[in-house]
Amino acid sequence: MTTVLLTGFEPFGGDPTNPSGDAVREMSARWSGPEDLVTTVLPVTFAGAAERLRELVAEHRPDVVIATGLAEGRAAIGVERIAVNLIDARIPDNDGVQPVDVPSIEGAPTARFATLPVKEIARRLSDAGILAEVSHTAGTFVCNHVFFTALEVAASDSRAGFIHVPWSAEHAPTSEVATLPLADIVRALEIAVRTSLDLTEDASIPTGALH
Ligand code: PCA
Repeated sequence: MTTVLLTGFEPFGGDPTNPSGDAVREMSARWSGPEDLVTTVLPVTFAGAAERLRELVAEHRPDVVIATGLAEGRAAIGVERIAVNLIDARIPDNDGVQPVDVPSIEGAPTARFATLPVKEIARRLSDAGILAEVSHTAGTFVCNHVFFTALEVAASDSRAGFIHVPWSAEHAPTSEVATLPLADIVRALEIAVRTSLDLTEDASIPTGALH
């Protein structure tokens, strides 16, 4: 049986909701297979999130791992290309822990590339009318930590990566931040999962940034 592990995050930084958790719960409710979809909403804690991800990968041995989180201020779905082995937390996590300038995983490489077909996912999202981009930084907070951990622990023949989502229009804390309707965020995750199951090779198209 082919298995997909899809994760979102709980709210953090004083926000009442997190669109990544909302979208993952919605995906779980509407998934009709034929693959197994395992979903979870991770705590926004350096210790708890990475440990839970490790447990889920060990238990389910997923063929595809997609972790998702909120990137406040971004307007587009960000298909992350690179995870860095660095934690530099600008705010405390939900345990009140704020590590600065420490590696995600001691002794691991400086960075790892996503093994999802990131360019193809971004292209298919754009084709579906959803604002999307390949992103070259997932930050240095809990999302990047989970992304880096996923790339460390996922089986070498599986595909793993991270997708940052904007605030949902339904739950944005202010009218100043960029948003997408929650239905579009859910549709984006469906397309990302389906593309990752369909393709082992990425497209060779330019998606790089000039700065
Ligand atoms: N976004 C934060 C952590 C949890 C989330 O949803 C981040 O980008 O690191």
